[in-house]
Amino acid sequence: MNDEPCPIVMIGGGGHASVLTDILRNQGREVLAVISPEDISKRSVFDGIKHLEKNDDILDFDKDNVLLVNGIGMMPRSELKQKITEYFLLLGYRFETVIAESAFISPFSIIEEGSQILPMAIVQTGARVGRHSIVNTGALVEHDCNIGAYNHIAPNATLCGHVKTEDNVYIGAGSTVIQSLKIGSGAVIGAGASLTKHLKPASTVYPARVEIKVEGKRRT
Ligand code: JB3
Repeated sequence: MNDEPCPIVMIGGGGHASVLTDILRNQGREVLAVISPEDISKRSVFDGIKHLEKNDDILDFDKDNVLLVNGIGMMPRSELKQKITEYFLLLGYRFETVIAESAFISPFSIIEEGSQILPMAIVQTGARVGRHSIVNTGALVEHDCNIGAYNHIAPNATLCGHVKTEDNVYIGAGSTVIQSLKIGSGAVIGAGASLTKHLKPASTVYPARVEIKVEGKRRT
């Protein structure tokens, strides 16, 4: 029985994919190929890794002998990541869950398949991160949070205890969600915002803007 971890095929070759590839190479994982329609040669993290351009190139790999990592990031209301994930799932491929060495994951938390926990992120006891979600660099998911599928908790965002999100929620960089709030599917919290009330599905919260009045001129 070969206990070598399955080699990886990376989907996407941009910023998010390069961060994930860095994590995987640092963990000694073999990345067999990057599948991306765009050129990847400018990113040295991909040096030595085969570049394929079409999603169907995945068929060169036996679905029982590789794991995929979806390196396409998640921007507010973009369905690309989910569409591409489901395309490969339908072909019978499975996704690896990626957890950076420097992330703190409570042994009493649940990280579902395909999720990605990036460096210095924290997932506390009793929390659940739903499938194919990203907890980005330095983000904090406090105790008993329940995060849906295809969420993006952007860098340095803070979710206090017992926060519940539905699917496809985007929580912007440096934002804060206070304890026990519920966030509906497709909602977006802008970078730096502080959420103090439940958020309905598909709604957006922007950070309060500070207006600075300089004699005669207004700057925001
Ligand atoms: O905010 C942070 C820390 N990271 C952001 C991340 C979460 O999302 C980052 O700043 C970007 O905003 C975004 O990262 P991403 O997705 O890497 O963005 P970009 O650098 O534009 O790379 C998108 C990659 O997806 C490119 O390599 C595209 O070629 C690839 N791509 C787009 N459509 C695709 C497809 N690749 C495949 N295989 N199939 C597609 O259909």
